[in-house]
Amino acid sequence: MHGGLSPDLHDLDQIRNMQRPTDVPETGLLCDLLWSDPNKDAKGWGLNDRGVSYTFGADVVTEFLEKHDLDLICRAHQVVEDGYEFFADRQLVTIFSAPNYCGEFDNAGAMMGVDETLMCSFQILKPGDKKPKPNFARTNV
Ligand SMILES: [Mn+2]
Repeated sequence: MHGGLSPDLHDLDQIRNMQRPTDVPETGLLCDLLWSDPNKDAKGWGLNDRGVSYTFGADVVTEFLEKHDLDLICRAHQVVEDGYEFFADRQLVTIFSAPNYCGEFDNAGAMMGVDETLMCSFQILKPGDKKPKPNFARTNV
């Protein structure tokens, strides 16, 4: 998903059965799938500084993976320096594909591949040199 887990997510059929396309509500499962974030400094669910959705601790990830017999949560939504970053002892990975995000970060970008044995690998897009933004001279025509 883009953001992360949701306290309202109890069964993966809830995701399969979602009607798409749809508007994004301000609370609830779909909102959380899009906007929640992992938090390495807290356990359980917490309020999100973004002002929407929640944060969740490593304990939430462990419990979710065990309950649903999954190995890894893949999500995006946060700039990470190396383009990808593991959380909760490699039970969740953040993948961010845009290097030099918005021209304001020095981050690498990454893409994750999963082969037929479920081995995950990452292709890294290195950040470019930080250059000052071009300063175009104005010409009246
Ligand atoms: Mn996002």
